[in-house]
Amino acid sequence: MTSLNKGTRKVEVKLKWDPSPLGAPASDLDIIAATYQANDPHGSPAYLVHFGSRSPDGTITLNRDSVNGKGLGWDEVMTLELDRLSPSYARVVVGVAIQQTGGRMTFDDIAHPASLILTGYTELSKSDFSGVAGSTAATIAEFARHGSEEWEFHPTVRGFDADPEDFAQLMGSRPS
Ligand SMILES: [Ca+2]
Repeated sequence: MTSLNKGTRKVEVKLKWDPSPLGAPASDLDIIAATYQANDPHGSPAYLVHFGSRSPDGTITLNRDSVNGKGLGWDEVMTLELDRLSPSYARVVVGVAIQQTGGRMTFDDIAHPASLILTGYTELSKSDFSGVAGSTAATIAEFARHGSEEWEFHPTVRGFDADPEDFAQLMGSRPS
């Protein structure tokens, strides 16, 4: 793995998409972050952050939230202050899930989805989700540290076929 992005402290995750055409079900995408304990980095999430769930210590914040992709600029924005996370957390995975309430919807059904991950003004990664077009959810980033080492960034775009609730539980699992 690259060591270029070691020492990542504060990260911004941005997501945008265009609204569904008139008459079609609204498209609602969500940024979801899951934190994992150092003693179980691929197990169940310690806690989740998304539109309906705040981080207990305020280190991960959803600053902007959209239910339809309307409006200019970024529709959802999340800030992760990794340097403030308790030492008991060793891994954070960030993903994007598509709400499935209006019927099955994959990234292929979403108009111009795009994500951008930044630390300061430095771009860590971006995606147009074309590699996971048939998926209903995808991870877009992983941050990990060992003991007191610095956080390391891994751009791991991995597609899932799950609704947001199931995806949130699965997104940190090891690839089978
Ligand atoms: Ca949303």
